[in-house]
Amino acid sequence: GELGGQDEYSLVEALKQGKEPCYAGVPMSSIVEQGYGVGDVISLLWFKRSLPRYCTKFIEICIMLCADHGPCVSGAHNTIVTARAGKDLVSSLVSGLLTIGPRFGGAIDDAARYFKDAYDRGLTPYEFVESMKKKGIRVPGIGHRIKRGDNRDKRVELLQEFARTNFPSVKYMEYAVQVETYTLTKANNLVMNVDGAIGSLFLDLLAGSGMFTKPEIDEIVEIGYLNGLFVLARSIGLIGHTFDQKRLKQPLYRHPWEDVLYTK
Ligand code: Q5B
Repeated sequence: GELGGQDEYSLVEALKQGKEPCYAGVPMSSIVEQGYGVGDVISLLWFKRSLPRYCTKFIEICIMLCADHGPCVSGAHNTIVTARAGKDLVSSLVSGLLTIGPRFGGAIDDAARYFKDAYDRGLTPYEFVESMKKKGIRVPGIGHRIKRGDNRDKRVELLQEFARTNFPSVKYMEYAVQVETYTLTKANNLVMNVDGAIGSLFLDLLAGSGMFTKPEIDEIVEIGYLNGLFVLARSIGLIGHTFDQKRLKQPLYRHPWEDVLYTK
């Protein structure tokens, strides 16, 4: 149909005929009775297939670890300001979501694209990082405002630990670690961030699970599915920040004068 693909069509047909709705062919009763989680639902609706448990568990860990990172990050700040301006839940949520992009939370797809290209072409971390520098492009998935070589991001460590224990191969992630080792020689804040960890590990999930063909992997990376994980996850936190402001009856936000830089 004009609005959807095969699965949407079968879902609509099932609903029209009063039958049980399915996600990618899996009936809702199976989803509930067989103990599927949100990672399974994401697999069915985004990737149109059931994935092994370690993959769906990994998706769930990504969602849980990216759900919030405090009130000071870009997205939460926008949401808080909007909620305090008296706006509704949806306005506050989307105001925060709109900050997700190449610098904040939305570097996962580009991290996957660049790490995949560099690894598949056999570039050494030095060649990769220096070629990015020559092009004037920051390495996506590297760098953080507060995390440092001596103050690593626990989320990154947890994702790596899970994958090292459960994935058949973590070659892309290990490549990203080598890239980080090199960037850390340049500056102490050039650590692998959560976007880089998810981007490289999702490449390992796609390549190592045996559930995707090579053209399918290329298509997923090219289209850019992975920022969706951060958008989905952070919506949980942003909704929480909206409720916090409403519950605490916070007044209209006004930024302190002393932070403003006046220039001619
Ligand atoms: N430099 C993240 O920058 C940040 C470099 C680099 C080469 C790099 C920056 C960056 C790539 C995008 C990315 C995801 C903007 C971040 C996230 C979720 C979050 C957020 C939270 C959450 C930080 C100082 C010097 C300059 C730069 C150079 C910096 N990054 N060179 N490759 N990647 N990364 N984003 O600290 O010679 O002085 O000109 O764009 O992966 O968003 O918690 O807040 O959960 O909410 O502002 O974790 O790294 O550093 O801009 O002052 O740069 O380092 O060229 O060199 P900063 P800057 P120079 S995770």
